[in-house]
Amino acid sequence: MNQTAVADLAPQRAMPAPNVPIVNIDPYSEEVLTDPYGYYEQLRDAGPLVWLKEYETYAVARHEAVTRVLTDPKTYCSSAGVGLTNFHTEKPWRKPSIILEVDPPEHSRTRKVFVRILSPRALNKLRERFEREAEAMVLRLIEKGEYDGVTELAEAYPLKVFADAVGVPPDGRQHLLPYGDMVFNAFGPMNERFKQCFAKLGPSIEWINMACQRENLTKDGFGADLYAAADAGELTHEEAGLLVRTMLSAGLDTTIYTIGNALACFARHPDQWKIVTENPGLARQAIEEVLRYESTFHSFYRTTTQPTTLENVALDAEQKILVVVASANRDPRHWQNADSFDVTRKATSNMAFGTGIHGCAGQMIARLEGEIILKALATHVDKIELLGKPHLHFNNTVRGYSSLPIRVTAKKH
Ligand code: OVV
Repeated sequence: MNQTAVADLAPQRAMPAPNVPIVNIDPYSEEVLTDPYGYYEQLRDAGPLVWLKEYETYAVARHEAVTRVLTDPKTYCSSAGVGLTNFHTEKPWRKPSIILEVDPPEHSRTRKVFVRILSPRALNKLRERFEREAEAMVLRLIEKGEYDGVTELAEAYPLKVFADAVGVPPDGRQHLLPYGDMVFNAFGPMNERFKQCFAKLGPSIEWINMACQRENLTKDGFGADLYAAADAGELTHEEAGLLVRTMLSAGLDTTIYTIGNALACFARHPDQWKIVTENPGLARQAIEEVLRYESTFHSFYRTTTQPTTLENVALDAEQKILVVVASANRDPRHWQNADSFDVTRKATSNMAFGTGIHGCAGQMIARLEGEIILKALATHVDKIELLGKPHLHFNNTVRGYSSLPIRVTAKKH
């Protein structure tokens, strides 16, 4: 092999554009994950587009720049993966998602079916069942008084109602949690956290693959709806199974951490909880503010499809850009009193669900679960108190707690 051929094969070191601010922050370190918001402020203040030295990648952390990248999928694509791994040059840990890690026109076809199955009409049919389950769970926990807000409520509720709605078997649902943890770690670097999570996965991957098969799904869930769309010729049957996998990948950790984050927010801000208990109808707006203030999803990537200019910086093709949605949600350029938790605020332009053609396809059912749990709590619970230090669960992409010791006191009716 001659010299030139060797040089061609060597991994290319990515170089920052000459005029881009270089930032030395590791968004995946425990230090940042413990309390990210000060670091996000540094990212935003360094410039609208920055270079992350540690990962040799660009990043956007302001609301405006995040919006710009997410609303231009032709220039900033998803088909190279929405993690740090570039699928054009590196092998993904699993078969890519056919809705998340794909661009139009392929994306449009799968997304259309997915969105129809999760339409407001379909969700209306679930509301009563979701409310009954929330009411029963909350009343049981009030009876108990002191409990772990994560395992006994935040995990228990989606593992029951969402998994039922998809139609997966009741036995073995605990496999959904390590699997989801893996999915969200895999959007970050292949760090120790990723490796340890992967090593601990065990039989969870097989359980998920089993649960995605038609014969293992109930006849009346979203899973069955996806296979019916395949019968109708809108998808192949293999694609239907992969879209069930999407529901199981994206639908648990996200809502679980959001419910846990809501409990933590309200335990720490009793004045805000008082506002919601006095008017449980505010639950929907309040969950939106929880999502803005403590975004569950923190960041993902896009990849440039061609040379382009972003925020006056010339970018090459195939550049990864970290899109820090959790930082956009705290950007004082967009929000008044960005760092205060205020349930009276209209937080609907928050980026917790992303935006554009890849904006969260499950956001309506996520909001429904959050709203219903919060409303049940606000109807029956006077006070939420922390009994000890909450434990964060560290993940490369999503933020939430692994345990949250709390005491709830019933309202005096
Ligand atoms: C939005 C999201 C998160 C995780 C997994 C997937 C999607 C998927 O499509 O598998």
